This record gives sequence, structure tokens and C-alpha cells, in this order.
Amino acid sequence: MKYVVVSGGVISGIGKGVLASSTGMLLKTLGLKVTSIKIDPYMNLDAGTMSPLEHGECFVLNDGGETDLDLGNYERYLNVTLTKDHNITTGKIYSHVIAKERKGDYLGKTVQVVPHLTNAIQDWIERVSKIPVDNTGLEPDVCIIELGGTVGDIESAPFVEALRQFQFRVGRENFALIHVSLVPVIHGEQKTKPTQAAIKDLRSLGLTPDMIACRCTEKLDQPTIDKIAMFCHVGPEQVVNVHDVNSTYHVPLLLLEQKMIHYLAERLSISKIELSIEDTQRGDDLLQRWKNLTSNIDESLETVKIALVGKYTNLKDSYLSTIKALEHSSMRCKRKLEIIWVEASDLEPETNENVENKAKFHHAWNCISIADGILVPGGFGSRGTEGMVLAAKWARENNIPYLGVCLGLQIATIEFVRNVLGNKNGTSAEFFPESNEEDHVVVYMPEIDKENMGGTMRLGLRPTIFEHDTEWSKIRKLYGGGSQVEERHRHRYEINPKLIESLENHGLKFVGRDETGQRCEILELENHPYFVATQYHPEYMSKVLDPSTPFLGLVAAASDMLNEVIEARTSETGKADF
Ligand SMILES: *[C@@H]1O[C@H](CO)[C@@H](O)[C@H](O)[C@H]1NC(C)=O
Ligand SMILES: *[C@@H]1O[C@H](CO)[C@@H](O)[C@H](O)[C@H]1NC(C)=O
Ligand SMILES: *[C@@H]1O[C@H](CO)[C@@H](O)[C@H](O)[C@H]1NC(C)=O
Ligand SMILES: *[C@@H]1O[C@H](CO)[C@@H](O)[C@H](O)[C@H]1NC(C)=O
Ligand SMILES: CC(=O)N[C@H]1CO[C@H](CO)[C@@H](O)[C@@H]1O
Repeated sequence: MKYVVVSGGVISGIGKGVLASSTGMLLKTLGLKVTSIKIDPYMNLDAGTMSPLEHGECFVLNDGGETDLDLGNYERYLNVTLTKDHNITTGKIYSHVIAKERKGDYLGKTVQVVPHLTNAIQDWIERVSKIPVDNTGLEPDVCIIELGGTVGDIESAPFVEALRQFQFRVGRENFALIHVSLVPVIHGEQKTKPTQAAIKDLRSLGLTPDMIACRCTEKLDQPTIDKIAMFCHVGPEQVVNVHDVNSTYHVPLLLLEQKMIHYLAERLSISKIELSIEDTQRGDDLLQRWKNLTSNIDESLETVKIALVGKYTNLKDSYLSTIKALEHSSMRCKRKLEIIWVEASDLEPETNENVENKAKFHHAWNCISIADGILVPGGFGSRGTEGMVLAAKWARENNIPYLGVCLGLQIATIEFVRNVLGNKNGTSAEFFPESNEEDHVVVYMPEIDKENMGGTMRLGLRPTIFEHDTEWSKIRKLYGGGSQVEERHRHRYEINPKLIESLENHGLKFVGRDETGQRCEILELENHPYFVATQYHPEYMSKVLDPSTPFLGLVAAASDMLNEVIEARTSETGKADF
């Protein structure tokens, strides 16, 4: 097993994750099987209970693990399926060590950060890196380890020490380190001092950089590269230039141009790993597909406008997977994506007539009216839901493509109950628990515990079965016409099963259900260009080269090419086109 550690210096948030996943992607193009581990130096045990306001999105894995959004990044770039063990936080490692101490595993010795905690970290990395992550079911060849935060922080110290020891445990030819640094441009001059200082810090902790990836707004000049090489005691070929490019999907090609992967392959003696012809071919094919994709981006001229009607719209990180799924889909459709952020509560007619509210109201409705497609993503709580209901009504009545995800499905159903079935009091037990029970369109799932927050949701990968008379369904055709699909869930509420019959009689069809046949998983409106909603979260499974199906459907319908995509997806030969 080869380990590539990606650490960061100077400041955080300069794209370490993108660099790490791009490096992994490039190693895959050599035909290798690549996995990844994310280390987060914070105390939280899981991301499920962390506020999206502070932390960005909570990402859900197949096994139901709720993790940091970076694992999503690896799944999307590397086309792998990770488990909840692929995330290591300080809290998890400590509780693991404490549990061992309680069991008496340390034989009453004094338990210390070094060696007990650092050993636990190393054991964990070794164990988790061997978990198969793709459909071959084989142990991966390379593991990318992203160390969160910046080297030198108090928080990351035990991890840095563990990695220092780890390079000796696994041997030099199996361990490489990429340090991501920042080169600011001040008065037109590229400054290398921060990088020099960051490398000095790194070396003082016993780690040696094999590559220094320099983030910069512009291309590094040769003298800058030479200077960094000289002062940081590396060769110029070890200094990689990662300047701003017009999309993060261009980063792998930028690294490829600089022969970064050749250096890494040599350093890690990759040539000693035996690869079959199929492996190499798969790698070449992957590279070609990636190149095609980036040229799709550069050639996209027409724009597709998607209105995202949500709640934290000023905190866009909390919708990261949703945005990525839209990006993947637009790249496939060769459209330039324009996301129009609509704060749902602004769509609600204000009782209070102040000028600022009026302006927001008009602005929000203007956004809705120019959108080619409307998306209501998942979310919790009741604020803004009336606005979302109005947006769903607009989409239904004006034949605008609509995708509802989780809460978006419940919203679409409430709207339908109110305006088609005629029960104006229809609502959700989540928004108004004290309301009349007959009016509950959305109810609490009986098997879930109401008292305890966190870890009590319907979580992870579950099958959805298509109903037998749904051959007409656009979403089913988009999925390839099979009889079932598997997607990831994260919810506590569901559509009231008592309403199924009257909803279906009026044209809102429950085309996909869970194994019991009771719980609604996918609904679709007949006689509408594209009105689809899913109880699950399809965005979590979207991959750069394999966009999520419901999202692809939305973008295709909004770009007037739904029929073309459906044709490609249901035919054997055309599948690769979309
Ligand atoms: C991604 O992996 C899945 C199985 O794990 C495979 O079926 C699919 O073809 C892969 N996609 C790409 C673009 O390689
Ligand atoms: C990439 O695009 C070229 C030209 O458009 C096409 O011939 C080729 O089949 C594509 N390759 C892959 C792997 O999709
Ligand atoms: C993106 O960058 C490439 C060169 O790296 C350029 O050819 C292309 O026109 C750019 N695309 C856009 C949309 O700016
Ligand atoms: C809605 O609720 C109000 C007040 O609770 C009630 O008067 C009215 O009859 C209800 N309407 C329907 C259609 O149930
Ligand atoms: C390695 C590790 O700490 N894995 C943890 C990831 O998060 C889940 C909870 O979401 C824990 O159960 C795992 O132990």
C-alpha cells in the first residue's frame, strides 16, 4: 500500500481537498485503485449534529455515516464508495483509545498521547486504507490522506506526530507528502516567504515535503519556482504550480501538464505494482473521459438557469453536494450552469408593507420567473416552507421543470393537497405539530424515536422499487428503465400513506416506493415536462463523470433536451453519451 499525505500550510481553505482528490484521480488514470482518508482535527464525534451554518453540509454515506463534506469530494472525484471509518476526528480517536483503556487493553499502564494515541491513529489508517472501495472488491493500491487544518496548529499536533512515525512504519518508498502552500501576489510580486516559513514548520516537526503545491492567483514565474526550490531544499520539479483555473475540474490536467504524477510515480516506485492490461486501459479511458469533460466545460456556450429555493442561501456550503450534482449534470448537457439563489421566505407575501420586504419579494419572484428549472432541496424546520410551496405551485402550473429533494418532495405534496385536492389546511406534522391530524400530509415515521436528536433518522443506502405500471415514467426511463434503484436517505418524516390513493387519482403518481410498498420514495406528475421529487438525497451519489439521474433530468429538461437524454439512457449504445 502506498500512502500520499496532503497537508496544508500558511492558511486553510486554499483548496487542499481539490488538490488531494485531483492527485487521487490522476493516480487512478495510471490504472491504480485509489482510496482516501480524511483527518479532521476537531473533537466532534460525527458531523450529523453539527450546524450547517457553521460547518457546511453534512454528507451521508452508503452505510449511513454522517460525515464532513470532504468525503463527498473524494467520492465524486475518485468514483469510490467510502465508509464512516474513512473519517477520523480527534474526538473519535480519543474515544477509541479511552474505550480500549476501559477494557483494560493497556494493562493499567499510563495512557499517553505518544505512543498510545499516535499508535491508534496509525493502526486506524492502516486498517481503513485496506477497505475495498470500488466494485472490484479488491484492496486499493494507493491511499490519499488529507490532513485537515494547517500544520503547526495545536489541534493537528498528534496527527502530525503520528504521520511522522508512520513514514518509518511503512517505509520511504511507500510514503509521500504533498504540502499545499500559498504564494500571495502583492504589488505584482509573487511572495515566497509564507511558503518558506510553512516548510520550515513542517521540517521542524520531522516531515519532509516531496512536493510543494503552490496556490497562487496567477501562474508562478520561473524565478519564483527556483527561489522556493532553493530556500525549501527541494528540486524545482518538486514545486507544483496550482494557479487559479476556470473550474476545479481543470486542476487534474494542470497537474498532469507539470508531470507531477510522473514524479510521484517514480518516488513511490509505482512501476513495481503489477497492473493488468485492463487496468491500464481503464486508466487511459478515464483520462480521456476527463479531458472530454473539461473540453465540454470550455465549449459550453448556452446557459441553463436553475432556481435553488432554499433556506441558508447565504451559506452556500450547506448545499455543496446539490451544487455539485447540478454542475456534473450541466457539464454533461454542455450548458453553463447559472444557479439563482432564492431565499424561500422572500417568496411569501409579506403582511408588513415595508419597502425593503417588498423589494425582496419582487426580486425573489423575478428570479423564479426567469428560471429554466426549479429545485427545492432538503432541509429542516418550518421557516420558508410557505415560500417553497408557492415555488412548487408555480412550477406545476407553468410547466417549469421541478425537482424536489426530501423536504422538496414533501413541499410538492403539500402544494398538491392544498391546490388540487382542495384541502387548504394541508400541512406537515413537522412544521405544525399542534395542527389537526387529518390535515397532516407529512407524518413522523413510526419506527423513529422522537425524543433523541442525531443518529435516529432513516439513513444510508436503501432500495427503491418502481411500481409495475410506471413504464411511462420519465424518471424511471432516465434511470435506465430497471425495476429498482438504490440511493442514500436522511429523513425522519414521510408522506402520510393514507393519502396515496387520492393523490394518485389526481395525477401525482408514487412511481417508486420502499420494499414495503407503503413509503413514498419517488413521485412524479403525469402530463408535465418534468415534475419529479424524491424522498432520498440523490445528490450524495453524484459523480463528476456520472451525474445523479434526477439532477441530470432536471438540467436536461431545463435545457430542452430531456428526450435526447432519455433516448441515450434507455438504449444500450448511447449510454456513454449521458
Ligand atoms: C464508477 O464506479 C461504478 C461502480 O463502482 C462503475 O459502474 C462506473 O462505471 C464507474 N464510473 C466511471 C465513470 O468510471
Ligand atoms: C472523447 O471525445 C471524443 C471526441 O468527441 C470521442 O471520439 C471519444 O470517444 C470520447 N472519449 C470518451 C472516453 O468518452
Ligand atoms: C478556460 O480556460 C481555458 C484555458 O485553460 C480556455 O481555453 C477557455 O476558454 C476557458 N474557458 C472559459 C469559459 O473561460
Ligand atoms: C381549516 O381549518 C379551519 C380552522 O381550523 C376550519 O374552520 C376549516 O373548516 C378547515 N378547512 C378544511 C377544508 O378542512
Ligand atoms: C475512523 C472514524 O473515526 N470513523 C468514524 C466516522 O464517523 C462515524 C459517525 O458518523 C463513527 O461511527 C466512526 O467511528
